Amino acid sequence: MPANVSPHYQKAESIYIEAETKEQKIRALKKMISLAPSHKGGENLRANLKRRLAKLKYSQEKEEKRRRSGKKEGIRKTGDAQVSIIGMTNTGRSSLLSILTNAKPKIASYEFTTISPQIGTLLYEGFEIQLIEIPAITGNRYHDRASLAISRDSDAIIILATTKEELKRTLNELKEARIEKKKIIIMNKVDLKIPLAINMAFLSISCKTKKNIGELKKKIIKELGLIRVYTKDPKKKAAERPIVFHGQATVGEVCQKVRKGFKDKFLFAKIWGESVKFPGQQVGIKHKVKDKDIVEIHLN
Ligand SMILES: Nc1nc2c(ncn2[C@@H]2O[C@H](COP(=O)(O)OP(=O)(O)O)[C@@H](O)[C@H]2O)c(=O)[nH]1
Ligand SMILES: [Mg+2]
Repeated sequence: MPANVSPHYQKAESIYIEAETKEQKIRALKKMISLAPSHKGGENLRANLKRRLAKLKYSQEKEEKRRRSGKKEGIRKTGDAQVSIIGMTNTGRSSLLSILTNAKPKIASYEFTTISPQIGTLLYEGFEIQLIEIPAITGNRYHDRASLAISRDSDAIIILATTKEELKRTLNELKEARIEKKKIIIMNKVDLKIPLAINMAFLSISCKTKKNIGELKKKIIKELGLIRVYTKDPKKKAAERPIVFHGQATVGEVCQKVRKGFKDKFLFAKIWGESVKFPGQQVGIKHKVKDKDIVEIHLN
């Protein structure tokens, strides 16, 4: 900063430095330009500020265009649910993704290997879960906001850390980005025996020794609250692939998913499973199904 700027200019500059949004930055820059010294030495400074302002305006317009064109920040969902893996660099996000899914992300021990989201599918007990490895939290707020925005459409977030400090920073960035989702806190690399004094519920795993990976899969499904329903034609075996619902579902909703119009021809359904008192019990259209129920729909 040139030594001969006014205190007003300095104040505008500190607002500029602390500004969090582009709008705030643009406003502060305009003020700085108006307050920059008018003598000869101020010319360079003024030109520099104007260049910065033009750049900011350009990137703001681009963002605005993107918003108007309706492009979402998130990733198109496939399967039954979407879960993002968030954490700092080297916490093992890529390792976890490659253990849980068919994806083969680049794994390396140098920092910031993951520069764009990696996607894989976890197939587990009839469920198909889309997993997204979010680029590492860096501490650079603009970068982190953009990365975390990828998880906006996710149904849950896995927070991966290896130390208390990493966990705290990741949780904090998530809060700053105002992303409120179901959180699954996972501490990786337990094989290294890093002391963990954390007063939150978490699951310890090791991508190296595979410790608790089965538990983790179970936890993901449980947190998502997914239920599977197997439909069945009368006198035939139940379908191999379930229909998956988030939370609750009624027999009517099962009909709707099987085929449009089924609901109108519905007579009754027979159910085998936890939602009924005895196998093959007849139920009506409003009956609530439970996980693993087999549903046989009878139409007129
Ligand atoms: N000891 C140990 N090392 C691990 C474990 N999981 C991952 N790593 C190593 O940690 C480094 C970073 O892993 P990576 O999956 O690339 O982390 P990312 O940056 O979060 O994607 C690699 O050298 C991995 O082999 C683990 O459970 N135990
Ligand atoms: Mg990675």
